[in-house]
Amino acid sequence: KILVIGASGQIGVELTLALRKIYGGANVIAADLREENELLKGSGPYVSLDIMNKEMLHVLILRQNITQIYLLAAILSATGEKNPNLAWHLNMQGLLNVLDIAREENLHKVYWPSSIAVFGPTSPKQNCPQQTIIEPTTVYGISKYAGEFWCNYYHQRYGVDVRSLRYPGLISYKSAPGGGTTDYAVEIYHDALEEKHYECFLSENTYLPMMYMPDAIRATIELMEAPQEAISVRHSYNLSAISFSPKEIAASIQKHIPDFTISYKPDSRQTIADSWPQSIDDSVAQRDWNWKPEYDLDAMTADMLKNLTK
Ligand code: VAH
Repeated sequence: KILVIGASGQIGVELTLALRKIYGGANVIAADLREENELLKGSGPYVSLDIMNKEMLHVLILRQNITQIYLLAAILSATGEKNPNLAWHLNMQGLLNVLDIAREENLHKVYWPSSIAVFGPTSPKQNCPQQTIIEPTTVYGISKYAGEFWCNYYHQRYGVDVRSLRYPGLISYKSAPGGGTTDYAVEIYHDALEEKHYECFLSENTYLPMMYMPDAIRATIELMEAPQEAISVRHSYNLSAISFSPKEIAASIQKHIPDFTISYKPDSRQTIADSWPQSIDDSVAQRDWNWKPEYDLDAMTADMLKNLTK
C-alpha cells in the first residue's frame, strides 16, 4: 500500500488522486496534519499525521502495511524565510524519519521532491545543469539540497530505493499553492477572472522555471515506475517544462481576457526569485527515463482558465 504524506497540499491532492486512479482508492492512504482536502473526500482512506512524530509514523506504516511512501510535506521558500528554524527542522527531520523507517522496514520505494530552489546565485542562469555550482541562499533551498545528500546516502549505504525530482514552480487549479515564491503564477489566473487585474509581487521580467501540474504528476509517476537500473541520479533529477516572466504569462492571459491588466509591486520574494536559475537543463531525465513535458504556456493558460471558470 502507498502512503502520501502532505496529501492535502498543492501537489499532494493531485498526486493522491492520480495514484488512486492507478492503484485503487483503498490502496493509497492519504495523510496530513491538516484536515482532508475537499477533493479527496470519498476517494480513499485519510489519516491525521504529524510527520515529526516518528513513532506514530512507524505504527501507521506497520498497521496499514505500507510499502511505498510519497513525502510531500514541507515548508516552502517564502514561508521558510519567515520561520527558518521550523522550515529546517520540519523539512529535514521529516525526511530523516521517513528514510530511517524505510530502511528499517525495507519499504519498496520512497519519493521525496527537491526543487530548483537548491540552486543559488552562483549557479548558471540559463540551462542550469544537473551538476554544477550549487550554493542555496534560502532555508528551503538549503534543506532541499541537504535532503538530496541524505537520499543518496540511504540509497548507497542501505539500498533504499528513494527517488527525487527538482520541481520547478508548479501551477495548478485544484488546490492552493503553499507559500512559495512562484505562487504568483497561480494567483494571477484567479485574479484575472475575478478582478481582471493582478498586482504581481515579482518584477515584470523575472524569468523562472515553471511547469503545469499535470506534467509534474506524470513526471513523478513515470520516475517511480522506471526500472531501478534506469535511475542514474540518486540525489535529485533536474526537471524542466517552460520558463516565463510575469509579463509573458500576462500576455498569455490577455489572449483570452483582452482587458486584463497587471501591475508590479516586488516584495521580499523578489530576492528569492533572483537567486534561482531562469531555465533548467533536464537532459539527464530525458536520457534516463524519457522525460518529455506536454504543456507550453498557452496550453496551460487555456486549461487553467477553462477549469477555473467552471
Ligand atoms: C516555492 N513553489 O516557490 C516552490 C518551488 C521552485 C519553487 O520550490 O518555494
